[in-house]
Amino acid sequence: MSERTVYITTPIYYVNDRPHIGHCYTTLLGDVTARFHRLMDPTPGSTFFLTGTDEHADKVVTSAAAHGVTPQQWADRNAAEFEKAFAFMNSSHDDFIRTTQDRHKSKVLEYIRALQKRGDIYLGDYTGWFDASQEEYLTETAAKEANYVSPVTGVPLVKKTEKNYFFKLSAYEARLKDHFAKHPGFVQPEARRNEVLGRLNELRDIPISRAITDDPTSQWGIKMPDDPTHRIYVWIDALFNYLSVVDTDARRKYWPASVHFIAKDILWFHAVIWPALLMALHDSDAKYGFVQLPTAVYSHAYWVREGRKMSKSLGNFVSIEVLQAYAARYGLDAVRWYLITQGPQGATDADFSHAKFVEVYNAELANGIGNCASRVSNMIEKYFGGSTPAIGAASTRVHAACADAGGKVATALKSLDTHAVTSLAVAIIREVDAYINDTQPFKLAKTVDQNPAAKDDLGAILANCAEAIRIASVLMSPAMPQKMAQLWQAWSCTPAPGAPLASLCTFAGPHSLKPGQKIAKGDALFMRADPAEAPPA
Ligand code: ME8
Repeated sequence: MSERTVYITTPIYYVNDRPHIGHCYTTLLGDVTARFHRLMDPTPGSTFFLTGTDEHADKVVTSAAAHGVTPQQWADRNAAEFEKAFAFMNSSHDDFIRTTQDRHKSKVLEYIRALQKRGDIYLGDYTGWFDASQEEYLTETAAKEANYVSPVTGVPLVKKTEKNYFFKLSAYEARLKDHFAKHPGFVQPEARRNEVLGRLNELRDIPISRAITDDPTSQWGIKMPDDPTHRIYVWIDALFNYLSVVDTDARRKYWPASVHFIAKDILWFHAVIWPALLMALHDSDAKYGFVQLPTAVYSHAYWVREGRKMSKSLGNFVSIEVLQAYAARYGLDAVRWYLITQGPQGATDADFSHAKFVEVYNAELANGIGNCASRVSNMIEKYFGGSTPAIGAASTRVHAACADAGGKVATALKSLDTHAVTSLAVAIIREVDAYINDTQPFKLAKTVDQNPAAKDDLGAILANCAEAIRIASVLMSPAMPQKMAQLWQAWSCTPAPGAPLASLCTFAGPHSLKPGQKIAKGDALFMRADPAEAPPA
């Protein structure tokens, strides 16, 4: 049994939208991180990865009516689109939560009851600026700053007053501040943490319900316990998904979440409201003693397209269809690689540009690991009949490039930095190329007839290269599981099930290529792309 479980989540996405690059990216970030953790600790069930859909938004009712179906039918149809999109992306989530499922709804009611019992929920009047496109109220200051239009979508805000149940957020300000002070890594990256800290003052209580009227829109959602005239505000319902999914006897061990991956748009809900709800729940009843705060909320920046913000009005989202067209031409793993290595981790937006895609594809994949693996396996086939030569004792530059790869991955994952791992893999491949250019094994091969001792040197060079490529392939495998499996099959080095990453990445270690082991050239992993060719979609 592993000592610690890892629990990774993504936002649950509004079912009203069609899946696009933003949704696919955050789920991919969760997927790649989960795959790294499963490699680090292969104990079955030690990592749990969750994604899903948020279905009680008002927009669902409006769109369902426009399509002549019920809200539930509309949610079913669109949730299926998200499931298909993430299956296409080869996401390895362990569960897919839909907030219309009974397992979730019953837990939300239980949590709300517990908060009521504790006295953290009361009935009051709320007046505010409502952003219908985001299903959220803005304070007077925030609304003014945004010129009374939605800061996210530009839709005009509407002033509304309603009777609402309120959550006593104000009561948690001091404890939240204290938590931020004691856990500097709670909100990442640093820029986002500072943004939250800058606003963490004079917190007001927040409405957590909406009145139910004759309007069918107002009837969609989870009803407040013991009050059929109110439903739970969609955001409160949604946040609880992270807990409801694992609040079972078999899964409670996964809580607290290791990381909630989100983007900057929904930072406040995750960094302030969610932890306050959890603190309140924790204190409400001894049975919620396990409800500690998540270890980290990682809020990445945005994808933009060809330098422009993506928006509905511009109609320029990189849709799932665009990603599928790229995958059809370059392979799904190339798309995964581009998104994960060039994506908006950190605080700076990332640009989805065709030219950049082709540049990265050629540099790191076709001319990178693809060409490097094919060069080395070619030479092993040609000079050694496809049988791995002995690695020798030489401490080569490629050996040095792989030093402590396992330790470096562990450190990178602690700071949620998958870029550091993919960059390490790219650096190892560059080092192999440089080493081949330095040592010129193809020239050395020509001297073997006159000088048989040179064959050992030649063998050692090629075995060092192959071993370094094997380690790079392990580091690339969470991002490109299918392509790396193809390479491992050709090289007969598929990692044994249960082999942990640290030993898989040890140079000449227990899982290294052994002398005599068959290495076949296999099919090219990546064909070179023509930069002049028009984008595929
Ligand atoms: O906010 N770049 O759902 P949502 C990168 N249901 N990521 C992007 C992006 C972009 N341009 N656009 C969207 C909701 N995303 C709520 C969440 S969670 C308890 C409830 C991704 O469908 C990113 O992860 O609007 C962002 O946070 C999320 O989609 C918002 O998805």
